[in-house]
Amino acid sequence: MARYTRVKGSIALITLTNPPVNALSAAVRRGIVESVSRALKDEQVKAVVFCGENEKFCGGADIKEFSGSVSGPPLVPMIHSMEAGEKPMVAAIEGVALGGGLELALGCHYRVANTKARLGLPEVTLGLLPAAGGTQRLPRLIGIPAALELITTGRHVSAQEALQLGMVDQVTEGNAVQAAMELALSVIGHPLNPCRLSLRAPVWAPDVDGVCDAALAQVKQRSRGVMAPVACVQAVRAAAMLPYGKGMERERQLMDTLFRSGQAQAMQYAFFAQRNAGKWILPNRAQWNNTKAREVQRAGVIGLGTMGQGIAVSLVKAGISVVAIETDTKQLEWGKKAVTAMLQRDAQRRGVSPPLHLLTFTLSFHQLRDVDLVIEAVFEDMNLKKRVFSDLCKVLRVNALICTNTSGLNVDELAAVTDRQPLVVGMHFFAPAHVMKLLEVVYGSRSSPEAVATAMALGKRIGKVCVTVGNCSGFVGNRMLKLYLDQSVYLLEEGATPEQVDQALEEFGFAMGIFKVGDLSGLDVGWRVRKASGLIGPDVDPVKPSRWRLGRRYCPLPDMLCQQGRFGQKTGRGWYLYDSPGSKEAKSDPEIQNFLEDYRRKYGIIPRRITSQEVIERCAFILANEGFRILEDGIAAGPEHIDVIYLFGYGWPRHRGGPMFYASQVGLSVVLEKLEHYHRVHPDVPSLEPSRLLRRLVAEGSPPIQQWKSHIKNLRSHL
Ligand code: 3H9
Repeated sequence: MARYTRVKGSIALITLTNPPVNALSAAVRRGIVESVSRALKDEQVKAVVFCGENEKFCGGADIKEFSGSVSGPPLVPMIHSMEAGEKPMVAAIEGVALGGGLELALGCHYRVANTKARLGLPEVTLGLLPAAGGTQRLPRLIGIPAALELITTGRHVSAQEALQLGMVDQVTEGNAVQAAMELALSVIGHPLNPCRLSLRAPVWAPDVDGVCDAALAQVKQRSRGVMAPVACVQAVRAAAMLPYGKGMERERQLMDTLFRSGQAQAMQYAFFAQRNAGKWILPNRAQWNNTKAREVQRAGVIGLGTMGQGIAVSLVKAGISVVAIETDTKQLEWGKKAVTAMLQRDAQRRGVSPPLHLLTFTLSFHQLRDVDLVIEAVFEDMNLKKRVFSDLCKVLRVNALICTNTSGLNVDELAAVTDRQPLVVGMHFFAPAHVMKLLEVVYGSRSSPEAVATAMALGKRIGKVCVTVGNCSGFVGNRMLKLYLDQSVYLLEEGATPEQVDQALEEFGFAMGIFKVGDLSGLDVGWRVRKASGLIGPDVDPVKPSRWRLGRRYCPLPDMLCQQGRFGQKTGRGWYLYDSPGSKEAKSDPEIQNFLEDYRRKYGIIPRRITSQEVIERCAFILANEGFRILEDGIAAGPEHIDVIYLFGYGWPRHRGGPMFYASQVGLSVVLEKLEHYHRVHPDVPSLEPSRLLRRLVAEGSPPIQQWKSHIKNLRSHL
């Protein structure tokens, strides 16, 4: 776990050996403690170099250990004894030095980094702070403002930036271990005290208090109830104000509080959930590690609306040639302009030239004849998509994949019109597609594992967090969203205002409340879908539309808003009022208050006071309840997949883990009890009825979320 070798006669080389990222597990820490002690005792050894196996210095503390009881030597005294050691210690940083890994390097007397290395203290993203002296040593090395920025954001910096900031002493294009050994030999005998960061005063900054206050105000505003960034500022403030020992004490106290908080657990769960989502598995047992993806060099994008534009940009940025198709010259020109502008802006930001040579804009399907894969992003209309699919089959190579960017239409029905059902999958992007991280890869009943593997690999290549989902209306994300939207408008009927609902959701941690999101994405989108699905038709009374459709409660409020031309930001009016069409600042609209009051009067609804707690319970628990049904139906492979979809596609707050994790954290029996209550009060809303899986899990003692999968298997085998 830590290999000790003597090199160049007088150097002890200590190599961390815990692939894939050399995390500081108990065994690694034990290995380091023993190796350091051996090096300090060995009279032949004059200097020590630390490095990591496989050109990765260290990814930090072993996060897996956080959920169990901690054993092995603790990090803080280990790093302290390295720093106090009477022989120069040099960190040779290749790959990554993150979290505890960077703290280990800060305990060394010198640091050398390879140009490709990345350094950072990302603990804040796990709901923690750098608690192995990072909050005390880094400010002493690079100053309070820079340390505050790095520690509160968790941002990784390049070796070059680390050199500019003073985090490392040397950057090399060559082998960092060689360079570190040379440095070590050259400093033998030099005084070590100036290199012991714990002995230094923090780099002086004028008005430290003011800097910390400003940072605190900024993180409070940005973090919406997340504790870790606030604690990070408090710890750095301690570094500025207190002697090192007292600062370390403060760091430990703050870490203890964070460590016990549900937020840290949620964020660590999210870390592993994100990585597990890439390990897809299909019902036929084909999976990520037994299926080869095809290489994609040339792709087609059909339709250059908002989605198509974003998809084309994402592909080109990843170095994939794109043939982009539209139906008429005007649309094509408009799309071309938008895609080109986005690529130019991005290239300018990164100081590179835009890869415009990879793009072909055309009206002709024939240009698609040698692409490896096509992503269709035309209007959400089954007949139109079917026409496109059969036209594609006439020109594409027989083995080219056809992917649809539908947000919920039946992938099997689309595949059925093609000559290649195994090569058809859904690739459900989220708007704007070049920004949003989530990609739902939808497998139909005949999609081949190779097609799924190819879509997943392509998604990963273009920087998406990909999750495989089964084929059902709305897949995972939108199937759940629909019920969440329903609850939000029912709350309006019952007495709430859009502001109240949004405020409760934002206090919960959502970046934006659901009504603001609706205004942003356009209320006409859902209106069109409801019309297409038969919920709105000629038989609906235009004056007093029915609140009962297709056998259940229906809220016509969104339709009535659209009838007034209130489509959201784009028309300057939606659930909120905007200064002008397209402007973004949502203001309360007295007209909406009147509209809601009239509506309630018309239907004889007596408004009642609705608490934030009710808003959260009804919105969050309905999501989880549908999530359980999705698991029962086998549409998602596990609860963490659902959570990743909500974290990366729907703005669910990371410190709440995801709707399924949140349900487990609140307690499944509480969720069950609340759903039973709300279903009793609203029997006309069948989705509030607790799912079978939830009942089963509660009956079986509410097992932890990691064990739900085995209970789902049992549930299915009893069907
Ligand atoms: C800390 O240090 C606290 C201290 O301040 C104080 C304590 C007192 N532990 O991401 P990848 C696994 S907190 C355990 O796919 P990449 C990961 O789960 C820590 N496991 O690769 C995955 O496993 P699997 C602060 C870890 O190349 C595999 O490694 N450090 C850890 O895209 C590959 O990961 C961080 O927050 C870990 N620390 O990215 C850094 N790290 O193969 C967290 C990774 O079974 N790590 N794994 O799915 C990262 O940001 C990225 O993993 C990294 C590599 C950039 C290192």
